[in-house]
Amino acid sequence: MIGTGFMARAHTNAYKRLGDFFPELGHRPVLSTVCSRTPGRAEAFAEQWEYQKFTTNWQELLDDRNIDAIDICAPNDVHAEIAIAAAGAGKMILCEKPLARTVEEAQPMVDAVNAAGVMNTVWYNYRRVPAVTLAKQIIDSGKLGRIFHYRANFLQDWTINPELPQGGEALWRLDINAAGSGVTGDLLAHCIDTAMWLNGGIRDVSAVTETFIKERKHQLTGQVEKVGIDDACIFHCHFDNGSLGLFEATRYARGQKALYTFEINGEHASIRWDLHDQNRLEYFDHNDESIVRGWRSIHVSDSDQPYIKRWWIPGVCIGYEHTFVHHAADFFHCLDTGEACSPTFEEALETQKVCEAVLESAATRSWQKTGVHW
Ligand code: SOE
Repeated sequence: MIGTGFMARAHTNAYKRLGDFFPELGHRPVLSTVCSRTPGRAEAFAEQWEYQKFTTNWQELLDDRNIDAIDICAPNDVHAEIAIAAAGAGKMILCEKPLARTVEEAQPMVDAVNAAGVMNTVWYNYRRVPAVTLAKQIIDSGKLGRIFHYRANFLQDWTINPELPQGGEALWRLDINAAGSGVTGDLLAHCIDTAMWLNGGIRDVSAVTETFIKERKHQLTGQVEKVGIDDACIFHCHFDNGSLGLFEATRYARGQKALYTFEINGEHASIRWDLHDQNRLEYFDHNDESIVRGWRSIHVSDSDQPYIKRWWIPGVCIGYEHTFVHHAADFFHCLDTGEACSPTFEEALETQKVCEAVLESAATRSWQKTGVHW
């Protein structure tokens, strides 16, 4: 494990749950070594989460012949260097999203894992919310028919305070050099990954971005510096299947903490989902008898619905942390079967291409082709 932040906790928790809830998996994770560049952090993390060893030097994990897999939970600016070195050392890689800061950085990561032939995946966890996986099953069954619209939002409010510094521990997401972008890579990347998984490739985009707070003190230099990230981004697009997409992400929607929502409108039926009520999938089917036709609110908690039979009894809920357990379980299942674990680096590169086209479109005030092959 490289990193000791919020995502390192989410992933470690997932590894710890696997043996109990997915007992049939042939492979089991062993929590070998955790790395943080901040002295003391890795030791404390190792003690709390029961890693066998800790270090401040990630190269030690690559040199360790007992380590088979590297989980990258460090800030975006080091993903490429670590992943390329890890692939070169023959390690499997589970990388936190987004894959990298840019397409230019991401492409060699894809080349490296492909050349080394190592298993790889990127933690776009929301695909594995049971209600979202159910949405995928419903769409793939053809129930929606031709799809006309895909609409998604990811709204937060945690950076409104102008006194909030940028950069350094916990706040690297505000630093353009560490993050690569603002809400586009951090939040819209989730929406784009889910959207292309559910509705196919995004062909071209037209975007606007805004940076509301232009300068912030940098935690590492102590100086007031220009803010380089996008605080908000709105884009519209064409999907390869002819449908129209509309996306918005911001960290300035007062009152919204992590309101990830999407709605898909098809010829026969529509679907909508909301992370704040993540166990429900809203479904409207025009083929229902007209006098009872209306939006159904499906409580996705029954044993025949995706992933649910692993957990409790019908009707009681699971939560955010389970999305990571599901992803880890799918990764280990793929390890047993030899299949690729989606989203692979290759798929995450396509999401990166859309993010980059979005930022380019906003900068040039023009439509941009994404070059995505989905
Ligand atoms: C940002 O606040 C953040 O933690 C993202 O980095 C995550 O990817 C998202 O799932 C929740 O919000």
